[in-house]
Amino acid sequence: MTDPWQECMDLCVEVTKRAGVVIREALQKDITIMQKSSPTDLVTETDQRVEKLIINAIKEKYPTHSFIGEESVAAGAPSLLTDNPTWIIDPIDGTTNFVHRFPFVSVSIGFTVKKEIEFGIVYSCIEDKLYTGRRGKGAFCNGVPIKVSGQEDISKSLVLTEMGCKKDPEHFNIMMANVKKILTIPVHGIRSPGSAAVNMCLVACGSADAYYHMGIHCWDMAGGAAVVTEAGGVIMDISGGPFDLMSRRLIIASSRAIAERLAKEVTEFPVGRDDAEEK
Ligand code: LIP
Repeated sequence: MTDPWQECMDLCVEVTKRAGVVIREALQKDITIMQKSSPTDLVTETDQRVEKLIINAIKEKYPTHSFIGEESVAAGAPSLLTDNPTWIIDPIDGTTNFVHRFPFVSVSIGFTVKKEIEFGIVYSCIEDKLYTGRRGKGAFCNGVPIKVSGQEDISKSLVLTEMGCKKDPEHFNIMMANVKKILTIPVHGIRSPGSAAVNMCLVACGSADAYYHMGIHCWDMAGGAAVVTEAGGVIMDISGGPFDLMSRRLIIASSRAIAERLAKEVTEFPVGRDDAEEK
């Protein structure tokens, strides 16, 4: 049987690569930084330009499809996931990295049908690593199959997280207490590369064993979720329940044992939902 979404995936790979070229060129020039919701929530003209490039190219071929794009949502578009084929786009995942030319900057696109992720593409464009995951067909980096480490022992694991989202004292204290609890299990270490999508791909290819985060968005997770799942990773909600793309929280790991242990250690704080009216 032919794969009904393969053409979409092929287009996605082509458009993602084009977006990566634009981002790499922009890194050679002056970068104008703008603020969104706070002094640490940044956006650049390149984020906006790349999102338009991606959406326009896809819309031209698939005018009836839906889109959830980070910069479109920032400009007031809704972020509602429906059964319609939907492209979930982060034009630059790791905007702060981009601004500082810190080398983990990715384009992340996930594609859902009936709210299920069919495929995901993450292009870590400075490293020139293109990660792909197609439901039931495996995960690849630059065309080479990848898989998670398979590590089951959390005390031998390298864990990723980010210390971004909420900086008020209450949330900050929970975030730091979580880091302390995990470090003192002990684990081999904790790292924060600064791009959620890259973090997910690092777990997918076995360079790290787990990643947890509260406060990210569906556009940070959708592309990487397909890659890590197809690479044999476990993905779940921070509570240990089923993963929910609109929930703004996740745990991924090389094994169920590590994912469940992280769910047990991490204290939750409320982050809202991407599809809530009040964010
Ligand atoms: C960012 C993430 C980063 C996380 C930030 C933010 P952006 O995405 O990838 O890892 O810590 O909260 O969501 O805004 O650069 O696309």
